[in-house]
Amino acid sequence: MLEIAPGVFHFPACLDQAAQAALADEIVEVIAAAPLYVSTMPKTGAPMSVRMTNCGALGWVSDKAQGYRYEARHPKTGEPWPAMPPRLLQLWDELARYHRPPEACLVNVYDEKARMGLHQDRDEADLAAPIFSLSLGADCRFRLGGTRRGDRAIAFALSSGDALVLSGPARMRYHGVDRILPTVDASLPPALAAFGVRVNLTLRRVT
Ligand code: MD6
Ligand code: FE
Repeated sequence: MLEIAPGVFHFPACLDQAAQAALADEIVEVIAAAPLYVSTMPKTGAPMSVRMTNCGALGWVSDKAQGYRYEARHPKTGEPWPAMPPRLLQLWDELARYHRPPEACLVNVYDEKARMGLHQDRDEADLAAPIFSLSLGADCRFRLGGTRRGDRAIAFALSSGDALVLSGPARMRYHGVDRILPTVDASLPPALAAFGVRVNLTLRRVT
């Protein structure tokens, strides 16, 4: 474990190959129950380059009319989100170390061209809880700024099996994904590779 900055914990390769493959299979099941869809930005309605779905009691959604928020149902199918795989709940307990379980797991799927703009995770009522993310597949260049948008940023790679925690003083730091990096030998299992090259799972406590 590396504390990159106060409250920013990077766990390189916290899942081994077998655990990554098992988790990938579980995410394929999540996508089968809750299909990936394209979210749109508040106000402009511009499509995001990352495709999304969720598991857990609540899901993070965004669209032109209602903006960023949490919903208990898939915006296209109207169905409740599938359950969060127990493996993820266990990782939250071990690594995020918060006394209440996560309620939402956002599944972000990237193709080679996808990126994620600099943002704060600020749609949760409980801002004391850490945010925990796990990456699978291709490496990305992850950008971490400060608590104000213009603050100086650092960048580092997130690889398959890595976990990242933003907590305490880092909870509200801006961050994003600059780009997907060419990656040797980090391909997703075929069932998940049908959807993209990188998957990031972000677990959050909402209420
Ligand atoms: C991504 N991650 O890695 C996007 N947010 O694809 C996030 O937006 C993120 O990794 C909060 C905490 C950890 C993260
Ligand atoms: Fe985020």
